[in-house]
Amino acid sequence: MVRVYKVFAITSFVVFFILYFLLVLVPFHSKPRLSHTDQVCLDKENCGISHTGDIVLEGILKISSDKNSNSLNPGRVPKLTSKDFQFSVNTLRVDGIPENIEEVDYSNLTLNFTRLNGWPSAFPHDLESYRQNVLKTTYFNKNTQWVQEIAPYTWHHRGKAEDYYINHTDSREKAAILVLVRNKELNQILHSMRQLEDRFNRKNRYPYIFLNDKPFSNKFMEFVARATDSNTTFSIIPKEHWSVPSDINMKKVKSNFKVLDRLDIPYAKSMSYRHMCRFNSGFFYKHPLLHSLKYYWRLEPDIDFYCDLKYDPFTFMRKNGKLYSFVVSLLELEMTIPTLWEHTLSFANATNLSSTLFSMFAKQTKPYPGKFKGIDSSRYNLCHFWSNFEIASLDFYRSPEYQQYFDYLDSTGNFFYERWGDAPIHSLAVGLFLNYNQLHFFNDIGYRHDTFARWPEPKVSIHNSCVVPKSIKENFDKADGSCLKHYLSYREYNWDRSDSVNGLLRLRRDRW
Ligand SMILES: Nc1nc2c(ncn2[C@@H]2O[C@H](COP(=O)(O)OP(=O)(O)OP(=O)(O)O)[C@@H](O)[C@H]2O)c(=O)[nH]1
Ligand SMILES: *[C@@H]1O[C@H](CO)[C@@H](O)[C@H](O)[C@H]1NC(C)=O
Ligand SMILES: *[C@@H]1O[C@H](CO)[C@@H](O)[C@H](O)[C@H]1NC(C)=O
Ligand SMILES: *[C@@H]1O[C@H](CO)[C@@H](O)[C@H](O)[C@H]1NC(C)=O
Ligand SMILES: *[C@@H]1O[C@H](CO)[C@@H](O)[C@H](O)[C@H]1NC(C)=O
Ligand SMILES: *[C@@H]1O[C@H](CO)[C@@H](O)[C@H](O)[C@H]1NC(C)=O
Ligand SMILES: *[C@@H]1O[C@H](CO)[C@@H](O)[C@H](O)[C@H]1NC(C)=O
Repeated sequence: MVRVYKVFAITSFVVFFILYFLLVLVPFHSKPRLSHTDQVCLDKENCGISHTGDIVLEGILKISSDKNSNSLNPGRVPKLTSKDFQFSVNTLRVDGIPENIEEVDYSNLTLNFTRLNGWPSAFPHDLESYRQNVLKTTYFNKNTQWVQEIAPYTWHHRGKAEDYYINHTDSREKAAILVLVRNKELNQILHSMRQLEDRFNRKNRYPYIFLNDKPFSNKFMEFVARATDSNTTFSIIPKEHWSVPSDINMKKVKSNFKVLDRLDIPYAKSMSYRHMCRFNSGFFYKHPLLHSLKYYWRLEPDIDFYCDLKYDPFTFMRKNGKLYSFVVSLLELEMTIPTLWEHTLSFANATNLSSTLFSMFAKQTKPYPGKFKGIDSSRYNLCHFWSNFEIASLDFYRSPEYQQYFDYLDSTGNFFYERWGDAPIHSLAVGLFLNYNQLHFFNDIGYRHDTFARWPEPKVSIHNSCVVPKSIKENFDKADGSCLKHYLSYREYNWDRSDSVNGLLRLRRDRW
């Protein structure tokens, strides 16, 4: 018995030591300083830190008091070194994140966060009951209700770059950098902001808007506001825009989760991912903070920009009548959208739609650049613009056509029953409602999200100051999975109702 214990104790010790060495010592000894391209993981889901049972390796950001003070040079991400990070083996919990809305305590904010001009600014102590009351009250105007609902959780930080405009004309467009993000993605979003500030926004000073389905933590807001000289505004999403509609059959939703899970589809069983996709499809442009804006630039955590952008892309969009733009175009996972094409054709038929761009998304039966006889209107070619980067017009989404398309799609319940992404929906809407000239490919933006990276060749260029890390081997533009060639060689075809009807009939016939 004693021997068994001994062996067990020694084995456990050795295993523990090896794990400790691999997970804790190695990363920090080989990377003593964090540069802006390094990433520190605070997020057990998204950084692939392995965990067993409910034990995860959790990073706790410990910022020494001098780094956390107001004297910190604003507009700079605090220079963090490995000493600022203390890692410990802990149970599943991420530091500083309010689990419930009731836990929010704003009394410890150190930066000068303010309420927004013209918004409610005094609230009862119990924010959650205040919110519930607002939700129960009938308002004549939805926007008023949303403002009342989210105001207690909305904070604004005036960036010091605004001083410049006191004595200079402000030629900025009505535009903002729009970020949907979670508290636990603090490091990843600081990474993205550092890149965007360096490559573009340090000169252009566009404000940031941060949205979340839960209130932002003090820590999140403090760090993020210090990472830019621009204005930053933090808010939550109105409940109505992040909820399961009452006619959704949750039993069916759950049983479909299992089907996708068996097929190994990412986020097969994630409800929050579905909320996110639905929000990005049909609600973000209704958020009260975007009310007076014309354009947005969508920014996601953990992306890279490789090149300087030496002009204002919002001005470019306005002057050239562009309404939607992209940098990466790729193929969607078919199993996440089994009926999206059919529903889109039904919509196109029902609204007697004609379009010169929609055939870009139909399956090709002959390769480009051939004659356009070769489209199969019954099938989606799965090409879409990757929506984690987008610069686009908000009025495009606010148009009655787009709203009607979204409402129709939403009425099918397939944001939940299937796993429709916002990217194919934005793209198909572009195809339905825009023409080729209103769409733009930002070739001069070098960009990475996940493992997909693309840039204007060469990898290092003086012309627009590109630097692509040596470790990135493949320019995705040239990969088989990229739809860029397809976009560049597109030939207009006048899609009309007969194409929608033929597509539908063939699709239904093929199914039997
Ligand atoms: N506030 C909040 N943001 C979310 C939630 N889920 C996703 N997001 C944000 O939505 C964006 C995309 O979510 P991810 O989970 O990173 O999805 P992804 O793996 O990039 O998805 P693909 O682009 O499809 O590969 C990121 O900006 C996330 O921060 C959520 O539940 N709450
Ligand atoms: C805020 O500060 C007070 C007093 O300094 C402290 O007791 C409290 O725990 C702090 N709250 C949070 C959420 O950090
Ligand atoms: C905080 O900001 C508001 C609005 O920008 C300003 O009026 C106020 O003077 C600031 N307070 C401090 C202490 O800086
Ligand atoms: C920045 O915020 C201030 C208020 O703090 C506001 O007056 C100004 O218009 C904002 N600038 C932009 C570009 O949103
Ligand atoms: C703006 O100009 C006025 C008058 O010339 C000057 O007094 C003030 O200091 C200037 N403000 C800034 C922020 O430069
Ligand atoms: C197309 O729409 C018309 C009118 O709404 C409808 O009668 C017809 O059945 C639709 N065609 C198909 C193939 O669904
Ligand atoms: C459908 O649209 C076409 C072209 O826009 C038009 O000529 C036709 O009359 C419309 N048909 C119906 C039934 O509205």
